[in-house]
Amino acid sequence: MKKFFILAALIFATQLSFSQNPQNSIPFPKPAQIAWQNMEYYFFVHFGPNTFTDLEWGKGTENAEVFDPKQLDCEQWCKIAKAAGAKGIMITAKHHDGFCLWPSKYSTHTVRESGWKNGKGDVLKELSTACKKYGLKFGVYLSPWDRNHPAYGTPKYNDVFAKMLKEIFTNYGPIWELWWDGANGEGPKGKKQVYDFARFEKLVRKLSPNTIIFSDIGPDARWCGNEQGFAGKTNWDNLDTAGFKRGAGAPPQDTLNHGNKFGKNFIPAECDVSIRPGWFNHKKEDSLVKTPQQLFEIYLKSVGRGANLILNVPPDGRGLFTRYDSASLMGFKKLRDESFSNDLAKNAKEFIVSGKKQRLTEKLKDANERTFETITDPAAQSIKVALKTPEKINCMVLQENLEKGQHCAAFSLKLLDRDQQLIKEIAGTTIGHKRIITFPNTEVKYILVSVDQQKAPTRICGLKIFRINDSLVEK
Ligand code: FUL
Repeated sequence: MKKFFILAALIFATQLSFSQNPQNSIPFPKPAQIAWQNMEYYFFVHFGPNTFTDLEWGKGTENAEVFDPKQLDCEQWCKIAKAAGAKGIMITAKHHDGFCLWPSKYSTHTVRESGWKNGKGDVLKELSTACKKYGLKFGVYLSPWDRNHPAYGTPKYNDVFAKMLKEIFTNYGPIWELWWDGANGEGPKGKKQVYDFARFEKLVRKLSPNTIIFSDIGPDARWCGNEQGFAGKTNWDNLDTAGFKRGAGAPPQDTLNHGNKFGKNFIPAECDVSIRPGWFNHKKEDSLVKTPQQLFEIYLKSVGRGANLILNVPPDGRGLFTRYDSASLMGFKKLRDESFSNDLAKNAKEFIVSGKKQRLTEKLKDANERTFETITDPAAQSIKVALKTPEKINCMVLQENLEKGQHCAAFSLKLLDRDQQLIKEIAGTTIGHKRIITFPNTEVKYILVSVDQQKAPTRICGLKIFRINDSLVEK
């Protein structure tokens, strides 16, 4: 009996310490999510009948014959994506109009019914093959909302959707990310589909366990709450999803934008935005392609706030990216290269981590491998960088190792002169996968980075210092 009490007391004590230790309840990523966060930036491709009818939301009643991209060349898309530094391409296999870019057995509104290549064409096949050739990841957007399929609005449509998923994952994989759009424009008298997302998710997990499933609420990546490509300045990779649905039942956009600090799931944000005003190509928008500077600002507000950036580049009716989009993408790449090629921390004299000098070892010399995981004292976390000579700087890049979850809730940068006097202090909140902080140009000799609030010990795994073009500093 005595033994029993001791055992019961022990179990109780263990449970107590578990529930009280916040680190045990901090959600952390699975390896596929870490790999996904490392991709940072990739393309979205909106392509289909809308490209030919000049619409954004096709009605589903379009004649399949309108789809006829006579010069389609997915290798051209891949070459441009590669040169732009993008890591993958996600295509609208089926947008809301229901038209399938592959000859699906479960629809009669597909490339097979179009005039393109006498009905023998298959965009998914061409793009997945080209992506493999160019070392790019291949992703698929499959709109749940379908304005064409006769079964839409009935339980049978769930079978159709599941069969389409199976067809795609079996014939065109590997698929790194699957996109479920929350948009549904059905009016009050329109058909209402009760989607069996639990079934779809189970199926995808079975067919391809490492595919990242994106939707408003994940399960693996979430919408950032707007279509401008801006993540919240405070951006938690955590989200509470209980009681929420995709689409109309999703969490408030502000919540999606910032995440939930104590959210129970690890669901990082992805920022979607188009290089043009519309998602599909419209000739009249050729002059409205975002400039390299605008894209750089988006980059700072997405990747620079710990989210991923999915940038839409819509091919035209020939089936090609236009020279306007391509020129802007190359300009954007050049701005990133120029901004982030000369890491001034690389030549630093020394790093002082939580009061202790850390010599620049071979490992620390490699900008990509620099790690500061030796920080063990959670109460006094700081890294002081002593530059060899004073430098003018206006940008810092911090990275947090997220394997055990996202921990940093507040940090500060103190810019100090040669006498270690404070010139400027910059406060921030979350770091996450990557945090790019820009500020007016300041001449400094020392930079002190400190973690001021955290859910558990923060592991800073990247620290870089740059002088970027003054015009690119976040306004
Ligand atoms: C929205 C859709 O309605 C747009 O057409 C586009 O596909 C965008 C990425 O998502 O919700």
